[in-house]
Amino acid sequence: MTVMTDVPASILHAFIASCQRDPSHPCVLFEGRTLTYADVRDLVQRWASSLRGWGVVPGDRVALFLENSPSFIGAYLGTHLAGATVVLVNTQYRQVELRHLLGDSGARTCVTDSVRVADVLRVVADLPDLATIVAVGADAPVADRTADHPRIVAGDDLDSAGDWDGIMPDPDGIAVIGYTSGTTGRSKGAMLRHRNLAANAVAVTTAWHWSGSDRLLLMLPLFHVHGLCVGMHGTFVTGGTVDLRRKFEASEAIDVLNRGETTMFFGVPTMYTRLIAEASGRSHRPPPIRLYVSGSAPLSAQTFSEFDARFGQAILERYGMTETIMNLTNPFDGGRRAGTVGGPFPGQEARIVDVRSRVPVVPEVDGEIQVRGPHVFAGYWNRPDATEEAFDADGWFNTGDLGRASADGYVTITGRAKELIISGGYNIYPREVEEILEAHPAVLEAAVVGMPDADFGEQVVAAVVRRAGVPDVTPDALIEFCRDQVASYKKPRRIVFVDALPRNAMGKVVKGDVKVLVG
Ligand code: MCA
Ligand code: AMP
Repeated sequence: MTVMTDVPASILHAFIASCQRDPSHPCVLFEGRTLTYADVRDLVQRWASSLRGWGVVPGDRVALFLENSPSFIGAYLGTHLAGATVVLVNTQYRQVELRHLLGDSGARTCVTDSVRVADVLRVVADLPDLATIVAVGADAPVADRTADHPRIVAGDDLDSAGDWDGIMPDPDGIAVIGYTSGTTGRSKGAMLRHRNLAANAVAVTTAWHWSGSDRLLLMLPLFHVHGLCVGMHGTFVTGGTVDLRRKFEASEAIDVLNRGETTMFFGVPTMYTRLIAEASGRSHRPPPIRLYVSGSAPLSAQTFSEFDARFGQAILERYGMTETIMNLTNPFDGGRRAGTVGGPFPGQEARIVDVRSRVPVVPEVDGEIQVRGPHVFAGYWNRPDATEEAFDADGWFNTGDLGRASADGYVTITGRAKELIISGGYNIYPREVEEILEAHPAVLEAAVVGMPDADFGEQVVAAVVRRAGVPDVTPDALIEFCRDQVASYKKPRRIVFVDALPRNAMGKVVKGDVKVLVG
C-alpha cells in the first residue's frame, strides 16, 4: 500500500493553498462568469462572516438545500470557515426527507433558494432546532417573513468579510454529514471528518494524474459525494478549474466538449448512455479529453464499449460510497477493464471477505467488499449502534457491496448485501417507499423492488395489496401520493396490484418472488 504524504488538514486548507499559489487562476466557471481563486476565497469569507452574523457557532450543523451555483460553493466552504458542519440535502427532497434530515441532524441553519423555502416551511413545525433559513435568489420572499420562527434572511445580502479570518478546520472535526443507507426507511447521517475528505481528494487526484491545468466539466449535483467530494474537492486540491453546470443535459455536454477546452468529465452511467445517444445524431465526435470517469452505479460492459466506439475513449470506472468517498478505481495508465472497478486508491486498503465468517477470500471467490484507510468516515451521526455494526474489530468498514477480485487485483461488483435500488445514480431504499405507500388508506401492504430500466439502470416498481372496505385507488393516484411526500425519482414507475405478497416460512417477503410477480 502506498502511503500518501502531504495530505492537507482539510479541503479548506487545500483550497487556500491553491489560492495562494495562483490567486488569478480560474476556479469556477458558471453561466458565463469566471470566478478566480481569489474571487472564490472572497465569496467564502463573506459567507463565513455572514453565517456567523446569522448566529452560526462552531459545531453547528448547516444544511445546504441548494442547486449547483457559486452560492453553493461559498456556503459550503463558508460553513467550514465558520467552524460548522455541512449537512447535504438533495434538492429533489420533499417533506418526508426534509423532516428527517433537518430534524435528525439538528440543523439550526438551512441555506436554500427562494423557491425551496416553501418546502422547508412546510415542515418547520416539526423542526424546533431550526432557527434560520437563508434564502438565496433575488426573488426570495424575505421581507414579510423576517419576524417568524424560523427567521428568513436573504442569502444574497452577504457581509463584506471585514477583518475576520474565520476558523481553520481541525482535521478531526466533522466537515460533512451525508445521509445514506436507510435500511429501516430512515437514512443515517455519515460523518466525514475534514481529514477524510482531504486524504481522499489527494488519493483521487494522484491516481487520476489531476493537475492545476485540468478543466473539469461538472454536471453532477453538488449535494452528493460524487459531484462534491470528487469533482469540487479534486479541483480545490489541484488548483484546477471546474466548469460547473446547473444540471446534466447531453446536448449541452457535447457542445461544451466540442469546444475542446474540457480535460475531464465525471458522470453516472445514465449520463454516458445519454451521451452516446446524443453523439450518434451528430456528424463529428468530440475531440478526445484526458479522462472520462463513471461511478455511483454499475457501468455496463455494453455502455463501456459503445462509448469507446463512438468517442474513441475508454471510460475509467471507479467505486465509492458516501461513508468512504472513493474506494476503488481502474488504473489511469494500465488497462481499464469493462465491468470492473479496479483496485484501491493510493494510501487505502480493500479486501473481499466471506459474508458469514468475515474471513478474507482468495481471488475469484465472491464475498463482501471491506475497506480501510484515512478516507473512511467517523461513524453515523447519533447512531453508535449502527456505527459499531459497520466496522469489524480491525477497523475494516463493511460496505454492504458484494464483489470478487481477479488474480491481478481488479474487483468486479457482483451485487449488494444491502437492499438498495440505484436509479440513474440516485439511491432508493425500498423500505422508505414501502412506508409511504403503506401510509395511504387504501394500501394494506406494499413491496418495492428494482427492475431493469434502459435509461436509469434500475427503476422502482411496487407490488401493492389493497385494503378491503375502503374506496379504491388507482396506480396513478398512488404514484402522485408518493411524489407529494418524497423525491420524485423515488416514486414507483409502475404499481402492480396483487392479492398477497409472496412470503417465506418465516413470514418475510421474498423480494426475488416479488420481481417475478411484477416482471
Ligand atoms: C430524475 N428523475 C429520475 C432520476 N433523475 N427518476 C429516476 N431516477 C433518476 N436518477 C426523474 C425526476 O424525478 C423527474 O420526474 C424526471 O425524471 C425529470 O427530472 P430531471 O431532473 O429533468 O431529470 P434528468 O435531468 O433526466 O436527470 C437524470 C440524471 C440525474 C441527470 C441522470 O438523475 C442525475 O444527475 N443523477 C446523478 C445523481 C448523482 O450524482 N449520484 C451520485 C450519488 P417527474 O417529472 O415525474 O417529477 S452516489 C455517490 O455520490 C457515491 C459516493 C458514488 O459512488 O458516486
Ligand atoms: P451512496 O450510498 O449514495 O453513497 O451510494 C453508494 C453505493 O453506490 C455503493 O455502496 C454501491 O452500491 C454503489 N456504487 C457506487 N459506485 C459503483 C460502481 N462503479 N458500480 C456499482 N455500484 C456502485
